[in-house]
Amino acid sequence: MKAVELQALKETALREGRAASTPEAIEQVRVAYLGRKGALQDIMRGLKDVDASERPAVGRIANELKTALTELLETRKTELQAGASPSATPRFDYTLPGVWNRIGTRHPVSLIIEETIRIFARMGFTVADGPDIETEYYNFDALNTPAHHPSRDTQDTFWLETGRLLRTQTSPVQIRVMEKQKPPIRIIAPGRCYRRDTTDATHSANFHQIEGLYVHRDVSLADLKGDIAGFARELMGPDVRVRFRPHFFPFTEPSVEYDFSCHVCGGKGCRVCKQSGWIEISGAGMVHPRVLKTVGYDPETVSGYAFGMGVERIAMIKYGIHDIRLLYENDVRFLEQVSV
Ligand code: 2U9
Repeated sequence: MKAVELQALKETALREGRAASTPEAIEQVRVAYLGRKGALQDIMRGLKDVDASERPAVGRIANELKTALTELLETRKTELQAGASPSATPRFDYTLPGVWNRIGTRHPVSLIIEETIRIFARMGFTVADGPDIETEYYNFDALNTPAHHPSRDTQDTFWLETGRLLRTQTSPVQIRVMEKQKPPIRIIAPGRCYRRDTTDATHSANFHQIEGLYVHRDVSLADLKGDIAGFARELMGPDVRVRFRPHFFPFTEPSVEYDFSCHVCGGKGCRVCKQSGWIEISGAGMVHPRVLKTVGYDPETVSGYAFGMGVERIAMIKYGIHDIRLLYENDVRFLEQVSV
């Protein structure tokens, strides 16, 4: 080994020694350079083969390496021990501010679904569910929707290559339940629905519905009106009034739409209800006899009511949310304001 090479090795050894920060690392450096099979022993053994003119310098640097590294490693050991002693441990600072662990909140859509399930459960309803991917039969045919009804159009419905579709409402769930069970039926079906809508402040291609179905002997429109009014009072408070207006749906006859009195102005008229005093909520009606027949029920002996509501719409009304997109952006600053 030449003197310059040994000088470089010495510097490397000292650098490694200075960097060693654990007892194990210090021992590793010691073994590598000063140990029986270490670098220094190799150098000493090879000293006789070193060019005679270089030999004194090599010998001197080798000695320097041994002394300097031994001293350095001893110092590092003492420093490390001092660092680990209790007096060197940083003291606990009890003046530091606490760390706020964010706790998640219930999503407004979940709040409305859970609240609705709770209210209808007290009227004897149970929850039913079914697939998001449906057949044309369950989504349209069984619900008395005419073959050329615009809602079947590819402009309105997400059709899959298999000929199936993403359900546009949760009504297929009720058809499936009625196929399997005999009346009395009292179910609500909450779930995701899909429509080919362009997203804006009040529309989303992906939204949630809750539909309800009650089939028994002698179910009447009066039962529907009473139960919807009861639901309204539970959801919005005891002072809310409900009004029903005639409407048309293929799956119900007669059909109605219903409004709640405006919860902001109490019905006097304000910006939220566009001065009308009423807020349009949803639709409902008596299950069409053809739908009852399709599932094998006898419309002469049983009748039923059904209703459907958009969960996002109810959440927006109850919590004063002006844009449906806020419900899907997952901005915690928004979610924390609505949900407790
Ligand atoms: C069966 C028979 C009838 C469900 C009903 C409505 C009226 C209704 C809309 C509310 C807002 C859809 O999300 S929305 O756009 N729905 O107005 N839905 S009656 O009728 C049924 C369901 C199942 C077997």
